[in-house]
Amino acid sequence: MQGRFKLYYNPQSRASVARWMLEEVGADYELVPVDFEKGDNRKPDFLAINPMGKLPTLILPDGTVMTETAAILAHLADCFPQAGLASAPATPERATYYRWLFFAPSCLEPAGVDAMMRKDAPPLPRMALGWGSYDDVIDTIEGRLADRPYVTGDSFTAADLALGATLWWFSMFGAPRVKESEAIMGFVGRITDRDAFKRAQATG
Ligand SMILES: N[C@@H](CCC(=O)N[C@@H](CS)C(=O)NCC(=O)O)C(=O)O
Repeated sequence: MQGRFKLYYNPQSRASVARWMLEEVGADYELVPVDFEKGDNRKPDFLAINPMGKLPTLILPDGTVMTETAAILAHLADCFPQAGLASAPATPERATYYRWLFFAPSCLEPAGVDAMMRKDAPPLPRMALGWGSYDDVIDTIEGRLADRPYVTGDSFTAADLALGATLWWFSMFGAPRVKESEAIMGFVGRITDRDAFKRAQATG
C-alpha cells in the first residue's frame, strides 16, 4: 500500500500494539508522541481527531482516522496482503481468524482488566458479561493453544498479535493464571520473539 501512516503514540499504551503491526506489514509510518502526563490526549486538538482521547489513533494515508486496536490490526492486515497476516475473506479460515481477533477486545481484555482491578469485588453475573468469567476466558485460550502454535493454526496472523499483545501485557501486570500457564507463556514467547515485535519496542 502506498502512502504514509501517522500513529499517535505513547510506548506505555496500546499504540505499541498498532506500531508492532505497522512493523509486521512493513508500512511507512511516523509516530506522533502523546504525553499522557501532560494531558496531550485531552487537549482540544487531539479530541477533535479522537473524541475518546485514546490511543492508538491512526491516520491512514488518505486522512481517514482509525481507532480501536483490533480494527486497526485487521485493516492493516488487509492493506498489506503480502505480509500474510489474514486469511482470505469469506473462507472458513477467515471466520476462525475473525473469531480470535474479536475475542481479544471483547473477552480477554475486559476479563483481565476486571480480574486485576476488582480483585476483591464479588464476581459480576456471568450471564450478563460478554466474557462470561475470567476463568472461562483463560480456559478457552489454553484449550485453543494446547495443540497448535497460534490461535488460527500453524501460522501467525493479526489475531495472534491482538491476543498475544494482551496476554504479554497481562503477564507483566500479574493477571491471574497467565504466568503459570505453559501454553500461554509459550505462545507469548513465540510471538515476542518476532523481529517486528523487537523493532516496535525500540524507543522513539
Ligand atoms: N478500545 C480501545 C482502548 C484504547 C485505550 O484505552 N487506550 C488507553 C491506553 S492503553 C488510553 O489511551 N488511555 C488514555 C486515557 O484514557 O486517558 C482500543 O482497543 O484501542
